[in-house]
Amino acid sequence: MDAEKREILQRRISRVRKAARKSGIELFLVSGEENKRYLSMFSSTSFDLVIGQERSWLLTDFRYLEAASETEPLFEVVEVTGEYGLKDFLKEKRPASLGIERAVLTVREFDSIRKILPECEFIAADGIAEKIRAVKDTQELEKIRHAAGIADRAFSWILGEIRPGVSEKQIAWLLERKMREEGASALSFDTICASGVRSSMPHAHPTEALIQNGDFVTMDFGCVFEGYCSDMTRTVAVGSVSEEQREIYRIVLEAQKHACEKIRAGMTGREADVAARDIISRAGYGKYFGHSLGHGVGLEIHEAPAASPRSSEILEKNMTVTIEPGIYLPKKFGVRIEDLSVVGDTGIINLVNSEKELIIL
Ligand SMILES: [Mn+2]
Repeated sequence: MDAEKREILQRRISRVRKAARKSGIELFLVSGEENKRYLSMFSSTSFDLVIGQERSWLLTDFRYLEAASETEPLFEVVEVTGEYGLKDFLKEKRPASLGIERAVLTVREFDSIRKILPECEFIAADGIAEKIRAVKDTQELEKIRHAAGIADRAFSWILGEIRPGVSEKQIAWLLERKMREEGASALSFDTICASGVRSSMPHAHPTEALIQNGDFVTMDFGCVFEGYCSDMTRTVAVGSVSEEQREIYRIVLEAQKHACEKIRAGMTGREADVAARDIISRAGYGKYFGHSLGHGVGLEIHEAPAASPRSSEILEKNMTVTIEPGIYLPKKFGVRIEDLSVVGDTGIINLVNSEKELIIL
């Protein structure tokens, strides 16, 4: 592991230690896949991380020992065998308190740990790693920017493929293929492509429905690059648009742009949400914007912070947040426009560069 990576990991681990100390956690059993990856830069289908105040351990089996040794000396690598596993390790360490991630640790795993540590106090460690992960470092932002760039290129390419007679599924597949060709290792989630009346369903799965003249087509998609996700949405029209379609698009775009101008570090997630929601509500469509404005994006497609009407989280510099207002008119059509941004002290940096004025193909 090079010095730069080690320094990044050291910083992350010491932040976790500080938070664990505050919560009275002696050993922190990290269970969340993305949390484990974030704290060790190691990934395999089977390993455990245990973080203590002085020492930390990475437990894995023979298949991954060599790769895991990269994490030394930050982690002491412990070999798991048929006879020796996580429970034996914890039994040896006998912590007075163990931090657990309740959202991920299964009831079965918890039961078996509780049995071997009858004196141990179990402390909820939910959110410790997630909170640290919310603020991105330069390397992470570069990966997210790259993933967003791939999606941008796929969008400008797909515009040439959208025409009457092409199915939603076909569009979704072409977007996926293009992103993979451009270097994505995976999709960050199943691509959404909804045309015509189906665009009124915010998260419609693509069907065999064929695109027709007069349709809005909403595409919500993103990819993974070096472990980091991107997320964007555009709604385009095919052939022609009605006055109502044009008006709804105009309102969503105004709300989206306004939020892009307003969002900055120090705001709450609620204030960010309101920046867009006010414009949609004042236009009389508040009840047709039934989801929150946005969410953080990183190792996971949905992570902290939440930009929602109920979020008191403070947006901090170098957090990412999506800005994705929408209006959905049941049985008619829907519009959503989504950018992915990095929060700064005086405003955002938009990682999505695709056109967002109404495109009529
Ligand atoms: Mn999103």
